[in-house]
Amino acid sequence: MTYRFPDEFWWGSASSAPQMEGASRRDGKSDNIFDYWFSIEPERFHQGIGPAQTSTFYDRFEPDIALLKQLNHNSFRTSISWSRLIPDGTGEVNQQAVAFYNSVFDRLLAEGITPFINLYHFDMPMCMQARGGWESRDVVAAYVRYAGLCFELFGSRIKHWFTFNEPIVPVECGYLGHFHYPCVVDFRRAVTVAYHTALAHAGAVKAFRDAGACGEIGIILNLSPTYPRSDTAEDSQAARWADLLLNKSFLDPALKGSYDPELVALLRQHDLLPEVADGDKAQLMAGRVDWLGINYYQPRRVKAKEQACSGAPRTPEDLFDFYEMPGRKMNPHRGWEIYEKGVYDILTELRLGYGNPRCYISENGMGVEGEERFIGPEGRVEDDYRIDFIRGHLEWLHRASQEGSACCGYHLWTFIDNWSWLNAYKNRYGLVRLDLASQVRTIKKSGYWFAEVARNHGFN
Ligand code: BGP
Repeated sequence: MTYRFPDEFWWGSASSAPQMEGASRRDGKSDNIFDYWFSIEPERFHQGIGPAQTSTFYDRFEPDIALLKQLNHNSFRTSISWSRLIPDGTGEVNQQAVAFYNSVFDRLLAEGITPFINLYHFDMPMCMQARGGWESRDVVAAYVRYAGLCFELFGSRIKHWFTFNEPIVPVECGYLGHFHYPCVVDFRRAVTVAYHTALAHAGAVKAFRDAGACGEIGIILNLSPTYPRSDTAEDSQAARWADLLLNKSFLDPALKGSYDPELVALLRQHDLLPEVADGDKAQLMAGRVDWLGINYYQPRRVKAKEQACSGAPRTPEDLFDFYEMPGRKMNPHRGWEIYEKGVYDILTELRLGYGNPRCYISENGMGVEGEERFIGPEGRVEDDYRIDFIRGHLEWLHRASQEGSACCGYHLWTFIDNWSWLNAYKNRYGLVRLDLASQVRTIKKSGYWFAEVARNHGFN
């Protein structure tokens, strides 16, 4: 069977400023929350490797963009670092940062690679976190100013923008899961953080349109379909709550400009609603996107709680449980499920339930622990497992497109193995292997394979 995609289909990969730039304390950049956190609790990070140890894109972007070209990318996503561009969060623009980003964008464009630019990838400037982070409305205003400056400074080069990457992650990991800084566990504060992030997103979209900027603006959401364990009313309700809290809480404002009434009722029932100010409703409505990025890694399997939670829920997981479905296909090199059809289910839901918005798969990928085990005699990683992974997802994407989905591209996570939050280099995702000590890059087997798929706009 031949899987052929349109000629204008976007092929590429994604990364982010905090995960690949390095130079985390150079040329005027201030700390983001991860830089700061590493400075006080390095033992939290896998092998004590912090955000300064990257593939040093800041210094090596020219050869790296040549590599992107060799991989036949027609597009590449990265982010701008707020703490590099405006070191004190609200004040002067750092001209060294402007020069750096302009050089990167010029280089990408010169190579025929369209830059997709995201404004925020978990990397709150520490000075803004100290002022309350997303719990503060002042930080929302500061973010909207930062976004407006980016449109002004880089709008002549960048036509494909995103406000946030996976905005639910800082909520889940930072305010519910004790996993990211500031390591708070508080459902009410988490809801406020999510609400303010949605307002910040909407404010940036409005600023983009008010400025008459040309191009398109969207948001990148990690959509994980929630499948109930059974079709009992209890399991179905549990899966519905998980979906509302973890997917729809950002999807609905982004596409419909408002929240699902069932989500509002659930939060009201538990006295979790955030403070709403005059004008918020209109702002959310103005934040509807032109297009959507979808990050998909694995689904969530959900079941009802054995015992319903009596008092107020402390976290969403007081309302439902995740469970390990027997027989599910697992990534043997990392404990995540592989369920390729999830891509099709997401795209079908968007087509049937949300008016088929223009979208693309902005992240999908396979993390592998101990990937050096797969280095073959030629010195490259023989990652057939990654080729199978990508192919499986592309087959389902193709099917969704045949049925009418408006999905217009596929980006793999990631380009070169990159630093990843607490896991550092534990799970490798790249099309290109990074030797951290020597900084040598070696294209993996999947990189050569993906380059051919991108060149041919498909595969057999
Ligand atoms: C996504 C993030 C990426 C990246 C990826 C892999 O959620 O957008 O930044 O980290 O997940 O996750 P991990 O590195 O934790 O395996």
